[in-house]
Amino acid sequence: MTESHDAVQPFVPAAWEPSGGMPALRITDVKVILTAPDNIRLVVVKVLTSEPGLYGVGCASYTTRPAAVKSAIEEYLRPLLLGRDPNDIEDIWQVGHISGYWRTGPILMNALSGIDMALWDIKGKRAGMPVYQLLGGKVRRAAPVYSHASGRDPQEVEEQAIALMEQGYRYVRCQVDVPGNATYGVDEEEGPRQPYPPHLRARQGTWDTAAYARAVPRLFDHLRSRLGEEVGLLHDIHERLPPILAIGLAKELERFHLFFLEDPFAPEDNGYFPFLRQQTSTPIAMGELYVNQAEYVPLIKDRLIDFIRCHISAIGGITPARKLAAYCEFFGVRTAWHGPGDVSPVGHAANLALDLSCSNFGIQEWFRFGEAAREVFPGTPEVRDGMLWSNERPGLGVDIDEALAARYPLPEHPLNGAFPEVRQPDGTVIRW
Ligand code: GCO
Ligand code: MG
Repeated sequence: MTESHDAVQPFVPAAWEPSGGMPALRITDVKVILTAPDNIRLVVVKVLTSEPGLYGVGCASYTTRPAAVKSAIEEYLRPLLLGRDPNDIEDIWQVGHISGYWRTGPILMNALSGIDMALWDIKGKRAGMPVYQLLGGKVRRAAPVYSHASGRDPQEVEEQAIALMEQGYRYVRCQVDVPGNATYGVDEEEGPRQPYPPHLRARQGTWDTAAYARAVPRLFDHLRSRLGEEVGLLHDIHERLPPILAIGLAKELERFHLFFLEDPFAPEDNGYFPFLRQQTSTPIAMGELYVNQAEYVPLIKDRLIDFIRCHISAIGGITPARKLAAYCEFFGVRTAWHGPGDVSPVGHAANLALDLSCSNFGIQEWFRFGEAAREVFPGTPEVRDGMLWSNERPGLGVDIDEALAARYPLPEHPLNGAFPEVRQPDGTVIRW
């Protein structure tokens, strides 16, 4: 008689001999915590183990679809993980990745990341070492960061940039408003926010691509004349231009020597990168929207970008990110991991672990968290002298205070946190 499908026992490596003489360890629970201390929706995962008090935390923040990530973890990954050995980070990642048959996508990758980072955190705590040590150790003291300056006109951007430079920042991302338009990046306040995220209040509206393409060279002309050549200036196009206008803008900006120009194209327009490369030496950063290796591997292999900027949780966590960083090293591509407010402090700590241990590190984007976020996440890394420093605690070094986190539930929102549309004057919807 053949066994029924249900009777077949899965091969669970829980049966493997514990390695290195360490006592056997099992995953006993997986919890998902949704919190918004700075009024930005964050998803954090806690993996508990059979050793009392030993757990790990990971970032799974897909800020526009947090409930979907929570469900993917609780309903699909949790049952897969219970009873496994949390030491088996690589194996667990592979199992989680293929268990749905259809792979990647931001929901699954963020869900996997929450688990993956938590397992690295556990391994670090167990070893008594910060995660950067597990990744090969420090190749630099701290990670130089950039922060955001924006304003209604070039003068205001200049003022914000100067304020940051006075605090020690040596790299500043600069975005200027295009009057009358739903401009990306100018209404971003750092730290605690209004109950309604600013993008819901301010970014609803229309978008004039040509006016934007004219405003940006004017901004950098102004900034270079006032700030000099030494400060590193960056700009994010945020997929807001038709590809040929993005190429034109990258050429025009060449004379202002940007540290990098970000997301000139949408991922769907990857095919434009060879043309961009032939036209200009403006350094190009790309990748916060990528979720699948098929999207980024060709750009790296053909040396079409200078900085890889993936959102580490959206590609599945530290395990795939360290492979990506190593692959980039072979092609002279540097890392610039995505670090906005919708990456939790746990995710920022994961960024930092890679920043400190990868020789091809380029720069780190840093969000200046408010007091509430820093209280909910004790151990949040700190910027000093324009650089992000590890707190040197074992694991990722960041914890979550669950009782405090519960005091900051996800804010009520008519679209449940989704972004409202931006349209061209004729009504055509465009990328956000
Ligand atoms: C950046 C980004 C972000 C994104 C945000 C979307 O480079 O920092 O473009 O600000 O817009 O993460 O939720
Ligand atoms: Mg960006």
